[in-house]
Amino acid sequence: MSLTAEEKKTLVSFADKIRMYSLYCMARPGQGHVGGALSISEIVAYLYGREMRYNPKDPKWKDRDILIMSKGHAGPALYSALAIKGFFPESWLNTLNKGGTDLPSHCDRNHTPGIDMCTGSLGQGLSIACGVAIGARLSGSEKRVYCMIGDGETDEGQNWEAALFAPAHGLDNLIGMTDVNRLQLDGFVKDVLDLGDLEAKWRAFGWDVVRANGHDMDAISGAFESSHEKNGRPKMILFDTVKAKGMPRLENQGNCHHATLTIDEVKEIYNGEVPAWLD
Ligand SMILES: Cc1ncc(C[n+]2csc(CCOP(=O)(O)OP(=O)(O)O)c2C)c(N)n1
Repeated sequence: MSLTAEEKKTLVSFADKIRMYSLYCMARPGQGHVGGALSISEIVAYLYGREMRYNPKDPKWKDRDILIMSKGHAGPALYSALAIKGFFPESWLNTLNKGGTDLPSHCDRNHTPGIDMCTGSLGQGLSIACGVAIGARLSGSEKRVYCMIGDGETDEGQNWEAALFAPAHGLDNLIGMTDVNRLQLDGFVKDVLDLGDLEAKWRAFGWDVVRANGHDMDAISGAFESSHEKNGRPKMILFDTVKAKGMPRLENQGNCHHATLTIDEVKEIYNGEVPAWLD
């Protein structure tokens, strides 16, 4: 079902808040993985605003949907959404990547309520997602398993083993998402190791593939709606995004993967508005 104007407004404002919180929580220590966190704000907002089943008061609820953030350096976007949804106090966002924190720069299931997998070593998430999806099916659970990978990460060979495995096992409870922001750590993916026609490749492996603008709520909604079909095939949504979206000096720049940034700079973007949790 398409989004009502009211639903869309709520989701867009959730995404804006995630982006703002992400920027402030990275500005607090003065640096962070800005690019890959900002490119997924709308997608994460949709996941936690409409798509996934979860309970912030019971993060390990057995029937919850699972999200594996394989591009684990995007932690700040996910932490912001989880804090807003009440998995932990928003004040934790002041502690990103500090000694002793429960919000390390890369996602860690042993520290953060709502995080389901330790990620950061790229290339592994989709294989883990296959295992979780098979496990869910074996236990008769209706849960869905979501896995977000980067386009640069897609250069990792292990993804292609998972690509082969999931259709062979009919994992239609597995929804892969690729953040196609075209940049990786030190340049454009096409210059580092070109992926060619990504859509054709996933399709050739036996996945249902849709492509959507990852900053447009209606497009995101349509892509997820189409991914619910129980037809024996895993789904891959290729989201076209802009790396570092919302931070003008870094947007779509080769140096935006990990960057320094200041509170004052972020304040300027938001005309002086700061979140209540910032200390
Ligand atoms: C196995 C492994 N190799 C290298 C790295 C270093 N690394 C961290 S992020 C990154 C680039 C990721 O690019 P992409 O997947 O496109 O993510 P995004 O652009 O969304 O940040 C690399 C190479 C890593 N974390 N893990």
